Amino acid sequence: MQSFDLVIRNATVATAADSTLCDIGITGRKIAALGTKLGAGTREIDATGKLVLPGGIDSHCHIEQPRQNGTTNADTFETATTSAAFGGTTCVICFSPQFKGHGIADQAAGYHQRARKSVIDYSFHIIITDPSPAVIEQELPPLIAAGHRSIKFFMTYEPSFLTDGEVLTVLAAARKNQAFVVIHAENHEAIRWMTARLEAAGLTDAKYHAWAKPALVEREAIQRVIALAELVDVPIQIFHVSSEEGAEEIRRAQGRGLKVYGETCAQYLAFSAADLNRPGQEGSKFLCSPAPRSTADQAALWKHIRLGTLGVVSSDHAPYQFDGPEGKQAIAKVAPFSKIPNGLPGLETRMPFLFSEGVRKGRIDLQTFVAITATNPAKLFGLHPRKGSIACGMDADIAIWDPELTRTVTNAELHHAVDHTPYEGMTLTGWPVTTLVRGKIVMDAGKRLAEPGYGEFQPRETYPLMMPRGEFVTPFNPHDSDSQT
Ligand code: DUC
Ligand code: ZN
Ligand code: ZN
Repeated sequence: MQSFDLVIRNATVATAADSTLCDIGITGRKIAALGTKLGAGTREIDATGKLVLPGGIDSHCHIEQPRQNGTTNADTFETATTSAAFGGTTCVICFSPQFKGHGIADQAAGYHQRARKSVIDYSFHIIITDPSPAVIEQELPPLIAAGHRSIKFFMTYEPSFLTDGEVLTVLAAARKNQAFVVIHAENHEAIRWMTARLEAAGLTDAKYHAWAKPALVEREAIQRVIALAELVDVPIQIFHVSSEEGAEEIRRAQGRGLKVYGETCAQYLAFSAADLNRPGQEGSKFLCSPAPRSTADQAALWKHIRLGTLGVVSSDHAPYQFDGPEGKQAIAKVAPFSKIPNGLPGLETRMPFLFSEGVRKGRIDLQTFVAITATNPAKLFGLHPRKGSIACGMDADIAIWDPELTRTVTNAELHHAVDHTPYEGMTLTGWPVTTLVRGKIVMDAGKRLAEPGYGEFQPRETYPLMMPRGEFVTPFNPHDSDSQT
């Protein structure tokens, strides 16, 4: 009888397709067998009463990401990926940046150095803020070929945002070099204009962040970038959709057969604009972009998760301290909402929040939970079939969950290096108790069991979901000047 390095017995194994009761045999890095009464393992785990799920893939997190002003996010690859492992996540996709006027290759090399402290697996999106010919023609193609198979751009934020012409340049380069594109979609000029008016009226508290960027700035930018992507026939994912009207734009595009994918983040389901108005400086803990919306928008986002419009729910982990010289509170005391760093920590709480508020409260079923946290991001970003599900031959990236374990979130018990969590005091039921990455137990019973550096870079090849449709809105293929019919 076949023996294994590790056998997880009596597991209720849930994938995005179904749930079954079986044993999992793991040999080395891989899942070697699924079945009943499997042979012995050198080590065995009895998972009776537990749920055994694919490790989460968080395809949108900012970890130790350098910024043009010389600062980085609050925690490090070691602390951020440790916190991810405690939250049931086994792979992250974070961002190698570009600074205006600079290249992308040196940044990527430096970012690889930082990421070597990762406890779990990782991959990178390449941010483009300045699509110069040197970047687009010389630096980008080899980076994509080396497995950085997704590009991100911004439609807002000074000095990072791209003009519509630059958007088309980047989309065309993605198509030519076979990379997927992810987008922060908000109308820059509208936000700038509203911010100036609010500041002139003396309305500068954190709550006015939501007034400066109402849902329509998201809706307009989503609609515009979908049109630009349709013009050049490039599949895209819209990041962090926060509003019903934003989700509806994506649904409409999907209904027309376009390859437009939607992501939302746990914070848009958990928090609303009212949280920005918490007393004192507390509101700044909820300040992110797009802004948190209304409870009606939250209900609409859950609906669009069920419908599949929003197929991925990530953390957009972007932590800043509350206290300290670069912290949210320190800056907010002397400056308006427009100067408070945008972003929240959320790697560790993403999946427990979605399980507790989603599965336990009946908003989504277990299969949808697995899909939005693991399988869909794996497929959308080219990590599947290596990662994202539980099947023979796949990496043994697995989280064992106690679906009855109830904990009240407190920052002191989280593992990031951030001095607060917006989830403080929230009671959540269902937590991972053991996390495996490529067959190794990296977290068990509240202890980290892997050293920084265990995580491996995950290069990504081309894959079906990223392929263009081969359809253009005129008889002319704009990527091929000989193509006019
Ligand atoms: N908004 C972003 O665009 N990125 C990081 C975090 C945030 O709030
Ligand atoms: Zn963003
Ligand atoms: Zn982000």
